Formats: sequence, C-alpha cells, structure tokens
Amino acid sequence: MRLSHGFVPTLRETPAEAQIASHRLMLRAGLVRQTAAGIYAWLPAGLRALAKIEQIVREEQDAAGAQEVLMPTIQPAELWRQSGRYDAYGPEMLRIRDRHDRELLYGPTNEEMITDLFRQGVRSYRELPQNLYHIQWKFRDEVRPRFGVMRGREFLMKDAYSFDIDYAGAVVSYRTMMLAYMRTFQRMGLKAIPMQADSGPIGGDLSHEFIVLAPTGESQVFYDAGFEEIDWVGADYRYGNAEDLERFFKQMTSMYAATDEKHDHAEFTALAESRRRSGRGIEVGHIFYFGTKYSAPMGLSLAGPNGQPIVPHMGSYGIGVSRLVGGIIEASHDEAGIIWPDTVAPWKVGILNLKPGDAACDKMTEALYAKLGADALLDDRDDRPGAKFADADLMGHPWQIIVGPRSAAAGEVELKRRATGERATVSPDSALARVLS
Ligand code: 5CA
Repeated sequence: MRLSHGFVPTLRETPAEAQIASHRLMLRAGLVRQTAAGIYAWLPAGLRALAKIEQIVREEQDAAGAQEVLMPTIQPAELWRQSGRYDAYGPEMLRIRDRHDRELLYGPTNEEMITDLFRQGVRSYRELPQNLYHIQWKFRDEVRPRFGVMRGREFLMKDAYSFDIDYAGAVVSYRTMMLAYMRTFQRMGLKAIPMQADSGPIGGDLSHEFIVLAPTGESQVFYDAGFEEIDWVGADYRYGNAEDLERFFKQMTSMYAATDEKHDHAEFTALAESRRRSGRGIEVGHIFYFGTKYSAPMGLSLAGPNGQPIVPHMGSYGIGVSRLVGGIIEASHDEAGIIWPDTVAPWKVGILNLKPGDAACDKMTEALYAKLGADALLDDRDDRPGAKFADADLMGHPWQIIVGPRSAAAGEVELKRRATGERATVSPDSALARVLS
C-alpha cells in the first residue's frame, strides 16, 4: 500500500480515553476506531493484523483436524431455551425481536447452535470424533467494556466444538486442542501459559485458560519458566496419536502454572528462583470439557454399536482473535510504538522514501516496492523525514528500508530492524534478501 493514498490515520497525541499501552497504540497507529462503547471499526492496518492472526489460528485448527464452518451471528432464542441457558445467561446477552416478534439474540457463543446442527446432520457413533470450528463475531454486553479490543462488546472469536463417543475420546480431543493452542500462540510470538481454570457459565469440569503476561492483565499469575523454553511447533507430538498427546499433556502439567485463585505459594517457591515467573496475565484462550451438558438436554443422541443410544461428550475451545491484536501489542511494544512479530505484522516492511520527487529516491523505492508487493507499505508522503521515522516506529513494521537522496545516489539503503534498533547500510538487493529470508 502507498501511504500517500492509504487510510492510516495516525495520531501524534495520546488519546485521553485509552488507559493501556495497546489501546493507545492501536488508536495512535490507526488500527481501529471506536464507533460505540466496546465496538470498533477495523481500519486497513488493524484489519491486516487481525487477518494474519486469524489465518494462523485457522491453519493450526485445520492441522489438528478441526473442520471450518461459519455459523450466523444471530441465533433463535428457542435453541437457548432447549439448553436452559436463555434465562440463565443474564444481561450480557443482547436480546432482539424481529418484525414478527420472534425472539432472537446476537450470539455470545455457539454451543447450542452447533449441537443443533450436529443432531440434524450426524446419525451414528461411527462418524465420531469430529471437531467443528468457526471464526465469527460475538456480542457480550459487558458492563464495563475497556482496554480497547481487549474487553470489547463486539469481538472476534475462534470457537471450536468437539464431539466424542465417551470421556476417553473427549480427553484426546481436549489435548489435541491444547497442543494446537500452544503452536498457535508460539507462531504469533507469544508465550501463552495454560492454567487450570474454573469453567464459569460454559460449565463442565475440565478447563484451562491460556494466559499471556502483560502489566495490565486482569489476574495475577505464577508459572515455571520452563514453559517459555519449549518449542511446541517443532516438538514431535503427532495429532491423532493418543500416546503422543498423553506425553504432551504430562509435559504441560508437570510444570507449575496457576492464577492467583489456585496459587500454591509453597509449591511455587520450591522452584529455583531463576525459574519463577509471575506477573499480571491476560486470557487469550479458554478451553472446556463439559461432557453431555448440552447434548443431553438438547436430545443429541447417536446410534451406538448395538443400536443403543450414545450421547456425545463435548468440549468447546475459544481463542480471542480480536483480543490477540491488543495482547500481542501489550507483549511487544516500546516508547516509540508497536513492535510487530514478523508473522502478524500488517506489513512486514516499511519503505521510507525520505524525499519524494527526488529521481533516485523515487526509482529505488518504487523498485523495492514492486519486488516486495503486498507485504510492503511505501511511505511516499510529502512529509518531513522525522515524521516518517516516527510513524514507521509507531506502526511497528518488523523491517524498515530507508532511502534518502544521499544513500540513493550511492546505490545504498539503510535497513533497520524494529525489534533491536539495529541498522545497516546495504545494497537494495541485500536488504531484500534479508527481509525475505
Ligand atoms: N464457548 C467458549 C469457548 S468456545 C467461550 O465462549 N469461552 S470464553 O468465554 O472463555 O471466550 C473465549 C475467548 O474469547 C476468551 O479466552 C477471550 O480471549 C475472548 N473474549 C471473551 N470475552 C471477550 C471480550 N469481551 N472482548 C474480547 N475478547 C473476549
């Protein structure tokens, strides 16, 4: 994209309404704008980051064997009456009436709808296990929406739902999602730690939250640094192999991790001091096993091996996709702005033309832009170099290629790595080779 004709409304001033770094930076870097309390419009830079996060989530769900569907945002109240949650859910649910006075709601989650689809479409236990997911907007009428997209009212969630014939199968599905989550978060440059959790309104008796450290997090968390050292993406755990998943689960649960509610001070301090990590944490994912809590009341029943009815055991698995944009920025920023991990940056490279109109600068930046394509943002605005440096740091491109009249005349560019501040004067070709490697 050319910044001269791009809709990236950056702000010099810190917006007064933003209390935390990620919210301030998302407004200042022109990622989002609030349209009503807790409801945001995603502008080009924000949407590009959101789409990259969504794509990593999708690839890892697919790799774990989950199937993508897309359920609507609007749901009939009737389904929620069948599960008994319509009245129980309370004022967080946005309830709507259509012109025929039928009761609808804007979905805060989809357990009921997926159970309904499954009971219409699956007949035999032989078709199990299955896991269906979608990436869809949710609405929860939070009392105090705050911290920008971190606690919104409208937010994007990946929610997956597993169906198994029994508890043992459900445990395999649960562990499969847990492994997929570790890989998903690692690919985004996050160290997300799984912690045992209460299951709240989703229900069920086995549940983990995935927590990322950030000073503004909502709970205090404690864990073993060992979690940060493991390469989950490269680990030789195979999906579909119950022994591998058992080994994985043992590795996970052998290390200390707890939120303040479940914290055991003695156990934590038994760890060597260098291994103790603690701080505030934000929840970026939450998974639940809840057995037949929805399948039983909603009459989801399949024919078993001898024709006897089998009520599937279910689990649900959420990732806060839009929250992750804020969470990643919380975990990766400095005084000057965002420091995007390469995998989720809206643009991998910012090309800074310090003097548009200068023939050598124009020629060199246009050639780089043509080669880098959609992953580059070309700053070709008629503006001061200082403003371009500040905006590039604010927007957080992992790489900056800086071209001024002097370097262009010498056939060179300056290559800057945002995360380290490291700069090098190199040829345009070697700059390209570095950023594309
Ligand atoms: N049905 C289950 C799992 S699919 C469920 O709804 N789980 S949840 O309530 O824990 O939400 C899943 C994830 O969505 C959370 O871990 C969090 O990352 C994200 N999330 C929840 N509420 C909000 C909110 N108000 N704003 C932004 N993200 C949210």
